[in-house]
Amino acid sequence: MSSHPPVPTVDVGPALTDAAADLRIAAAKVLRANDRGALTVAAPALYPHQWSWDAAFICVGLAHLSVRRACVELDSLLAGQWRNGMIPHIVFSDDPEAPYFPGPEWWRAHELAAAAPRSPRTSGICQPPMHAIGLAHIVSVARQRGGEDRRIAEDFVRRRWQDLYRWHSWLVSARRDPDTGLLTIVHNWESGLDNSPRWDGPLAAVPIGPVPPYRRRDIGVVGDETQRPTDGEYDRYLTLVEQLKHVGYDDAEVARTASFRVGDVFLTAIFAVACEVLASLAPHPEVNKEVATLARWAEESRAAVIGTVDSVRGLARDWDARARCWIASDTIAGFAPLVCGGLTTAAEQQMLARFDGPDWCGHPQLRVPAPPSTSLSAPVLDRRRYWRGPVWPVMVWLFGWALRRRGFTERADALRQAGLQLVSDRRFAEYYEPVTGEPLGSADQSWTAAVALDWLVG
Ligand code: 2M8
Repeated sequence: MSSHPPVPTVDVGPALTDAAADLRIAAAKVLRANDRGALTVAAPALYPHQWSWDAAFICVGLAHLSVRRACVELDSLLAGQWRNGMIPHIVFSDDPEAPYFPGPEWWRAHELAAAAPRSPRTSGICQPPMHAIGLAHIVSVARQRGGEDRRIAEDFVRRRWQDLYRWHSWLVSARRDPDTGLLTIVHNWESGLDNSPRWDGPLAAVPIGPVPPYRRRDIGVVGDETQRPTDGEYDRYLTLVEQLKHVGYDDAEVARTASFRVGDVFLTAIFAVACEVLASLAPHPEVNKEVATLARWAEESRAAVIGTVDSVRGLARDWDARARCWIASDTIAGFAPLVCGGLTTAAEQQMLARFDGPDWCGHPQLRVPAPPSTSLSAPVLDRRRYWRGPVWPVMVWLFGWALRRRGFTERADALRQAGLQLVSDRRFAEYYEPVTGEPLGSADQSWTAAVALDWLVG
C-alpha cells in the first residue's frame, strides 16, 4: 500500500467537472500572471525571461486564451532570431528586475556574435525546434473559432513562415552531422533536457575552465540543491559557454572547436515532425520549393532517428561526435521514434510495449502512468533531480500529441489523463517526483500551465 495520499481524479469527459473547471481557471491564471506584455516568462522566479521551446509549448495553451496574444508570443521570440536563422534559447526581457544566471552580460552575444541582434539581448545557443508545432496549434484553434482569430493567425503565418523556414534551414546547414544525419548540439542546454544522463559521458570529457568567478542563482530560488544540476556540472556548462564566446559564436568555428558535440536524437525527432508540420502550414504556392525541401528534411531526419535504434535494448541513441561513439541511455529520449514515426509496424509495436511496460509507464511504483525522464529501473535514476528522473508534464503532453497525431488515440488519452492527475495539485510544477508525485523545481511553470490548459480544453 502506498503511504502517499491518493491522486485525485480529474474527469475530462465532455462536461467539465468542478475540479477540472477549477484547474482550468488556475492554469489560465498562471499564464496571465507570467505574462509580461509581449512575452511570457518561463517561470516567475527561476526563469524570468523568454525561453525558446517553452514559448512554443506556451502557445499551445495561450491559443485557447487569445489567438492574438499567442501570435505576439512568437513575434517576441522571433524578434531575437539571429541573422543566420538561429532562434536563440533565451530572449532576455529588458526588465532590470529579472535576475537570471547566466544573464545577457555573461553571454555577451550582442557584442561577440556577428549574427546576433543588438536588441533584444539573447543567449548564444538554441533549443529544440518546437515552434512550428506551437504555431500549428494556434492555427487550428483559430480556424475552429473563425472570424478575426482566423484572420490574425493566417496573417501571422504569411508574415512569419519564412522565418521559421530559415530557422529549420540553419539547423540543417550549421548543425547536421554528415555521418549520422542527426542534428548536433554544442551545449547540453541546447537539448532542453539539460542534465540528462545522456550527457554524462560527453560532459565528462569537457576540460573545466577557465571560467570567470560566478554565483549560481537557481539553487537559492529552488531552495533544495537535490533538485538541480550539481556545481561540477555547472562548471562544465559555463566552460562550454566560454568556448563559444571565444570564437564569437561563429558556426564554422564552433563546429571545429567545441569540446561538446553530440548528435541529439530527441531534438532530431522533433525537427523531423516540425518540418512536416511547417510544410503543412505553407501560406502560398510561391513556397512550393521550400515545402519540398521540408518534406525531404523530415524524411532524412526520421531515417536518421530510426538508424540510431539499438537492436538489443530497443531504444534510440545519441551520437557523441567527438568520441565517435553511440550513447545508450535509459531515458525518455530513447523513445524519439514515437515522436517522429518511421519504425516498421512490428518495431513500433515493440517500442510501444516497452513504453507501456514495467520499466517505463507501467512501473508499479509510479504515481501516475506517464514516462519519467529516466527509467525507474535505471541505475543512474535520481528521482528528484531535474532531468534525471522526475516526470515532466510538458514531455507527457509531447508524447500524447505525437501519438494522437499518428492515430494512437487510446494511448494519447491515457497520457492526457495521467498528466492531468499529476497537475491536479494546481502547483503547475516544473517537474514531479515520479513515485510520490511531489511537485519539484519551479512552481507556476508556464509550460506546465499551458499543457494543462490544452488537456482541459482539447
Ligand atoms: C531549464 O533550463 C535552463 C537553462 O536553459 C536552466 O536550468 O536554467 C530546462 O528545463 C530547459 O529545457 C527549459 O527550457 C528552461 C526554462 O523552462 O529551464
